[in-house]
Amino acid sequence: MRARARRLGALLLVLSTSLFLSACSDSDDTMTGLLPGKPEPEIWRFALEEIGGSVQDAWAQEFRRRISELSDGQVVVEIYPYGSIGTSPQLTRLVEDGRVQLAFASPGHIADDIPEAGVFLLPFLFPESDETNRRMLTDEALRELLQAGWQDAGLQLLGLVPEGWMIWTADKPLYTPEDFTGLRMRTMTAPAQADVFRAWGAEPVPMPYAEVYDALQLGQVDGQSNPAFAIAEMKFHQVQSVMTVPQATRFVASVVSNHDWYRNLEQEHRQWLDAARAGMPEFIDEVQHRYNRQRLQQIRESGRIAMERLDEDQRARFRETSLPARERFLERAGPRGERILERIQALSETSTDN
Ligand code: 6CS
Repeated sequence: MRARARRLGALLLVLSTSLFLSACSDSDDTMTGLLPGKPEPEIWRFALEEIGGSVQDAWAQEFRRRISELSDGQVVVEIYPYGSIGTSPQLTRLVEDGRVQLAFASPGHIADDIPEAGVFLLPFLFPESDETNRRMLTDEALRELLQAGWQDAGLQLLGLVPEGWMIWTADKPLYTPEDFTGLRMRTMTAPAQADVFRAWGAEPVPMPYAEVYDALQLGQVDGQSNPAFAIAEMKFHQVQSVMTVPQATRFVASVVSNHDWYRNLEQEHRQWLDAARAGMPEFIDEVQHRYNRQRLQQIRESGRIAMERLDEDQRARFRETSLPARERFLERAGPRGERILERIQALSETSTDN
């Protein structure tokens, strides 16, 4: 009797999750399969860590368009913006469990499970040239090194998505590491980003994205770090008074799927997926530049927040004092992390446009 009740409970959970997921999607393509004469399409659920109108949303919308075109409607991508399913770590769990096929997974959150991902949180490591950085994110050798870590977590790394330089916000300018002393700095949930701010003397406070606005407003944290487009769309500039632009770390997100799901995809479906993601780096780099430029302009025009830029000497001090975080990364990510660092450094050094 109890076993029957448990089975019924499990069935209801699966049904309610499916209904909940369908209700949250921003797509009405699910209706396509109900029209007479059309075979039911295969649905790929795609969960975002950002809201509609964001860089991740632009990537997902374009990917959906490409898949629809390539598969002639046989595969439908349903997009779930941030807030419709869960926090970043919860989205990754849904992909691991196979309930969601695709998701964004930012290193700031996923480095908790995949220490190698912490490399993207290290300041002053990636090239300053946009062109070199774009090449770096599509470098096949680097992708393979990273994939080993993603695979250990049951994930397939499908792409690395640049989202722009991170900007610090607080209620004062942050010119020196000393300015961070005792500052309660919100960080993403993996310890790797906390290592960096701790090295500068801050008190890191890990917290999901959705809670940051309230925490800043209520004074539970003093500052946070994100690209301009995210600061604008999450309205952080309304509850902070100074933005400091250090040009230290770029926000890079990963697009993931369940590893077994990807490997077991029908050959044609995998070809569509691979073809759809192939041209995305150029597409999204143009989008993120445009979004960051436009939103920064809007923030400025709002007149609600001042903006400071660090000069080369100030940046050099931050670089030097951040090096313990690089050591912590190597301790956490081991020999694989070391190879990843070496590859990044080699690619930066061979660049001619830096
Ligand atoms: O700060 C965060 O947690 C989030 N920031 C961005 C720009 N994207 C997703 C991530 O979760």
